[in-house]
Amino acid sequence: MTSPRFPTITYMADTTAELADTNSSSPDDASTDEVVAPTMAHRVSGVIAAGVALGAAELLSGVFERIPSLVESVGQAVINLSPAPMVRFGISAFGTNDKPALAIGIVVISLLLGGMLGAATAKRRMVAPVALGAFALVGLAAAVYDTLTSGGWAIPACLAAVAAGTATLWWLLAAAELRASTDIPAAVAAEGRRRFVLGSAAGLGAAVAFPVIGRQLSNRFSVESARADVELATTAAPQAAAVAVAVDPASDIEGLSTLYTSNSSFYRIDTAFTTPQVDPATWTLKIEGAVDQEVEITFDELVSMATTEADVTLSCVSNRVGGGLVGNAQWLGVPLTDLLDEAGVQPEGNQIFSRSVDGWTCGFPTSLAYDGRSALVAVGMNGEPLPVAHGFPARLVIAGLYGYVSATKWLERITLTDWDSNDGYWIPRGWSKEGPIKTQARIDTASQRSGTDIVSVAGVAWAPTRGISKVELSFDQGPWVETELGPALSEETWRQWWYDWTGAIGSHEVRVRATDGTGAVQTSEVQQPAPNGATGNHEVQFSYNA
Ligand SMILES: Nc1nc2c(c(=O)[nH]1)N[C@H]1C(S)=C(S)[C@@H](COP(=O)(O)O)O[C@H]1N2
Ligand SMILES: [Mo]
Repeated sequence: MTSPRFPTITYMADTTAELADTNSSSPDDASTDEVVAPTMAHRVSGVIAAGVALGAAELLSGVFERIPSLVESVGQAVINLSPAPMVRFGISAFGTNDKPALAIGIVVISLLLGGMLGAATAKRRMVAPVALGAFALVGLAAAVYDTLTSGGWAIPACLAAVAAGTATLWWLLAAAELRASTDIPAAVAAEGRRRFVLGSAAGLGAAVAFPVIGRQLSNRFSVESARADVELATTAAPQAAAVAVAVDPASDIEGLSTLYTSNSSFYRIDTAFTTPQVDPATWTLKIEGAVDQEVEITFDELVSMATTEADVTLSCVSNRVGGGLVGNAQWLGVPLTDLLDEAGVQPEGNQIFSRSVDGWTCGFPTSLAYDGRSALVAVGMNGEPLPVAHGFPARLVIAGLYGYVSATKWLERITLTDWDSNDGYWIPRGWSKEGPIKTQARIDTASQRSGTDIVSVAGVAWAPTRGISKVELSFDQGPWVETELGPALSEETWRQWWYDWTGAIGSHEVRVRATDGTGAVQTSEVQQPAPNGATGNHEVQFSYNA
């Protein structure tokens, strides 16, 4: 991409000069609009140039650790600046895929703008560097705003994007115009066509290869290898417990959630567009605020203290009735109260306010950490160091509280503070200050067992810290019938349940309700996730065909 303007066609120098003339005069002369009326080729050129511009920036961010990805910075800025209802919409529409959806959105919008840029640049060459420069400034502003990157390092990426995008666009437009000219010999038009096709193909190749290579290279900067070196206290792997219940019918009901959710299928919800890569060698956790003495602890110290295991079901407040933003894991960590006692909590420290490395915060009443529930600074999840997406090197796991008030990932600081003087990230964005998990039941499957006349209806139910004592189903608005229950790992985890139904051929519907350990039946009142968790009975349709 070195030739900035026209492909040189030596034997037709005159015509080329003439074309260049037409172009340079066109912006001030409305009557020449027809000559450069936007064509498909102009738009295609712009789309390809935009792709090359984005790709060049991504490539640089892969080569140099400090150069941020502009797409990531813009994505993070979109998340941070979006009004809360929009973020909520993103989570409810895309769930765990909200980040890929946002990244695709940013790229698609950039490419569409590129199409417009191609048309505008065909009329006036300087539009390309000016407009690309303006977009680069948006990227730069986003990078400066991004807490995880140092903004200045985005400048080389911005310059690369502007230069690569402008060069590509000018080159392709020149070829496109030559190709489309009417008053030149056919051979020249053919040459223009050839150049346009080859140039487009090369640009397209670069637009795809640059970011792919960049993303690939940037994997070098991940903390995956540091994570792989972590040696956790050897504990009974969760599989041991799972094996112990393998004799349960639950284990062979197809479609039923496993008792433990594997790390790879555990839902992921957070506001971090890029997973924070925290070097455990330099990371520390601070406990401060209303305490007798501040405590600062290294990762190695934390790991050596982490011998407490707890099976805890974690749920997102955004989970809709029947939704997948819930999972059960075996967590390994240090009881939060051990660390708090070391610091010495003072009476005014009635809120445990925590902060992650990327600035996300949340808080819950200090009394809850002391009421006997599992409350861990966790370093392990299902027998492995915390996956990076789930908070490596350390996170909070507090049984019975939705994640948005309690489960800080990439934990960096715990501040003991007054309940009223600090609000976590989601509180001013329309969510309740307190977030106890509501009793819920989900139907995972309602399907005919092959070769039988039985329809297996099965799922999970949870009411962490209260436990589940009963699950009931109602078929076709009929009376409630009790299901079988799987093992209760603890009162802080979900329980599997299942029921063998037989009945008339045709389509049916089934609703579920759970009763918690205190005897309280889950409410059938329908409530949306905001402001403090969805309620209502999950209901599905199924058909039985004999
Ligand atoms: N740093 C950080 N921690 C966070 C969040 C976040 O946005 N940033 N989201 C919370 C929310 S809303 C939930 S539901 C849980 C989800 O934890 P998981 O992604 O491990 O399932 O993390 C919590 N911890
Ligand atoms: Mo959440």
